[in-house]
Amino acid sequence: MSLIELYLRKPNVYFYGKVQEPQEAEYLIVGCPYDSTVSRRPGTRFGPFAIRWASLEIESFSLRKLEDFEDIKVADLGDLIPTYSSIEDYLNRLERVLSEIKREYSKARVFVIGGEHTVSYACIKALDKSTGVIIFDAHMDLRQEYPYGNPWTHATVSRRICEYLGPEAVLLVGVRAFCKEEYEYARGHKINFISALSIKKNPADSLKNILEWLSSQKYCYLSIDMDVIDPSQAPGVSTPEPEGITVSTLLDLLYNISEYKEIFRGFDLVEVSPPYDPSEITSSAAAKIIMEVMTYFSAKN
Ligand SMILES: [Mn+2]
Repeated sequence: MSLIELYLRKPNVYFYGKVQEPQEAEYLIVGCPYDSTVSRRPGTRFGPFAIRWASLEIESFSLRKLEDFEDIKVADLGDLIPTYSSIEDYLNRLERVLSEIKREYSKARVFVIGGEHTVSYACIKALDKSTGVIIFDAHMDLRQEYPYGNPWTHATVSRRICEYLGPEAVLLVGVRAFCKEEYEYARGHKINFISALSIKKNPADSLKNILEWLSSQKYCYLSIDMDVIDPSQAPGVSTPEPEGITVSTLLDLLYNISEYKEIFRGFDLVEVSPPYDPSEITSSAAAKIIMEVMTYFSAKN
């Protein structure tokens, strides 16, 4: 039995109702219903289901791209069955399953739906090590440990990614929440970051800096933490943070970034916490963002 058969559980509803064969798909979806290290508002284990559910009622035509998501082949492989033993076991299982998917379906790119942000580490480890990572997030997630004694949590994930790939391989976008330790680590290691305030004050310069950084990358991975968006437009996240960017600003940036779509090797969207999203604002925005990203970054258009 393959790891895919062993550890992936078929979804109850499929993203946008898509049921293409994985051999023919351009994108493969894997859900990670996992939230064991969430410190403030747990519930992201229900994220993949809520986003798939919301997707069923969101239109598929992309206004920026003027293409229909209906024309893109997507196979939803289902959810990774969680281990609640330790986060290391879970990340290890995810990395092994994603590596098998990469071998089995080498033409497709995987879009992981979280779940807590820590899953991004395993997604990146399953890829080529020469991959750069662009992370949209309110938080720097650059702590050494959080809480004290825990190196593997949602608040340390970008630090672990920096240690694995090298700090020059990481670009943080939309950040506005960090402690002194994280700020000093970022400055000391020359980690590229663009704050939410910079984007608000000078969107053109911010985009220029992102595109310049992308032009120096061989490959890239895209991670979207939904808390990069202002809580007024995405309240249902584990750790909401005021002064975020809007959904439209995020989509504008992503659309422009897709100029480099050929170098992108994988994607994730994480941190939607449905128990804090009773009106489905956040899961609806997440479904739309995933649909738009798949349309912008499609090789077909
Ligand atoms: Mn975050």
